[in-house]
Amino acid sequence: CRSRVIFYSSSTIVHLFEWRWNDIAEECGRYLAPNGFGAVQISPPSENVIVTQPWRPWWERYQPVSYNLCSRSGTEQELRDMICKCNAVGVKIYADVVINHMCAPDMGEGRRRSTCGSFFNASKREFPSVPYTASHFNDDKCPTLSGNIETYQDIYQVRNCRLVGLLDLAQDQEHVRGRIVDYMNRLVDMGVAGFRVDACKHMWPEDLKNIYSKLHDLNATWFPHGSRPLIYQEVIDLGDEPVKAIEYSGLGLVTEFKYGAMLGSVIRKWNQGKLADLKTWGEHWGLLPSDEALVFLDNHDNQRGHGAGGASVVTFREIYKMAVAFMLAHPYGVPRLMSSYRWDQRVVGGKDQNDWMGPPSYPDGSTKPVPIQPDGSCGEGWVCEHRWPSIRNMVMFHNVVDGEPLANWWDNGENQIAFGRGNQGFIVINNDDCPLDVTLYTGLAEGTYCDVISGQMSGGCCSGKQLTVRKDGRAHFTISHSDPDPVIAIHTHSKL
Ligand code: QV4
Ligand code: CA
Repeated sequence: CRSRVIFYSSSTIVHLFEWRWNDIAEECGRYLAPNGFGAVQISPPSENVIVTQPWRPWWERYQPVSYNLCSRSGTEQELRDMICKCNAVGVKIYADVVINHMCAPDMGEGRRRSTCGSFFNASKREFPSVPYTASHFNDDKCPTLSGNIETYQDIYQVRNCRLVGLLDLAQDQEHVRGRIVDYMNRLVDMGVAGFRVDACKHMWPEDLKNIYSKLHDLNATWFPHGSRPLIYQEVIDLGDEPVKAIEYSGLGLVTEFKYGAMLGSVIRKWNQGKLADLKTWGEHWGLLPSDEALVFLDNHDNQRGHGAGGASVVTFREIYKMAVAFMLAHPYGVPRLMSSYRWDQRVVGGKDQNDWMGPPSYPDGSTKPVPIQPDGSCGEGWVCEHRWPSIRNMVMFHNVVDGEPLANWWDNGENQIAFGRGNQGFIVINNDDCPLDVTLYTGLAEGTYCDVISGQMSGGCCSGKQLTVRKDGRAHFTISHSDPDPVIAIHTHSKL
């Protein structure tokens, strides 16, 4: 058995939803860096309101009361240590920043209801530790009687009214932009490599442009001089509203919500969808240009019925691995994986009554650590999709084929497809109800390759299926339709 040194550029982001900073710090060194993950999206690091009705829902973190850096994920010092440790092993940190709004007006007042103990008075719109006062909110500009967004068909409501009742900040004011810029720059100086900006649809593009232009270059301890923060903006554009993703794509990447909705629908074979249709996957489907899109199958909202994307999105509960394999093999977009925790769904009248449930936690509300089992999976209700072996191995596939064009597409006109990436990798997927048995031109060099879905190379030996690519570049593939993982993927670094 031989070992290899692999050189690659890694772009895959994993959202370690609700993880503690200490756990992320360990995960970077022991797992993410060695397996070729590029970056972690962290949950919002800012101080938020403590919600007890329902008990400590995950969504309390989307109700900031200040930009102090303590949360259920840990203290400021723990955040700093984590960023340092992850950067040291080459894993970037992207912070989720909630800058459209503060908490809801009925969230009370005092010091006991916030995660760092900062005083606020929600009904008076006072957040002295930022500081924001009533005059820093948009209410005077909102055209609705309720003060809330009542229709998404009116761009003024969408930007100037309260999103689900949340106190809407006036980013057109220099003071407000200044506090947001200070917050984001504090994170940049600590070493984050960029941001997931929450609720961008609800902020005016010119105000965001102004904010982004004032961000510092990345910390030169870890990044080349003059590096700019990577920004990906949450804008849900499924095509049926006046606010469009392209209004934001000049400013940074944009979350492409059509990706997971449409791909989920094809994999579920809804509306006569079939994998063969994916031959033209990408811009032809009305998606953003590839280099402007942040892509994902599910996110922390739509995996539990919040936000948008609808019923078609796939999650850890079903057909996730096949969808991830396609996403990471295909060249379109910058991919983000979800890493979830389990909760018991209780669907009544089409709505999950438990969609609010927070991460695995102790009775006092503090988040439990993520224990790693001997087989590498996670315990205590943490799903850790990113540790599922085929998903981990497809992250490496994605790195190995980086920059190579889609090549050698084949399909059977139905739900059996195959494609390569230049001459670096090849994937075959069978989503039909019959076996796949076919000889295909792979573009790969002659040799024996290890399938990274059923196993992997370790120390030069293959623990999964082996495929032989002949001198003419062709290889014979069989995939049973009853295979729980009906995918084969090989690449130049899985060559025996
Ligand atoms: C309730 C009532 C309102 C009432 C309000 C009055 O429903 O009618 O006006 O009280 O105080 C939670 C509750 C929600 C509650 C609200 C205010 O679920 O019932 O309103 O708090 O207390 C997350 C959750 C939301 C949650 C919010 C704040 O998804 O349920 O609301 O956090 O805690 C659109 C947007 C998109 C957004 C998506 C969910 O365009 O930007 O909806 N996605 C992002 C995040 C998401 C987050 C937010 C935005 C808000 O990904 O996680 O919402 O920061 O599509
Ligand atoms: Ca707004």
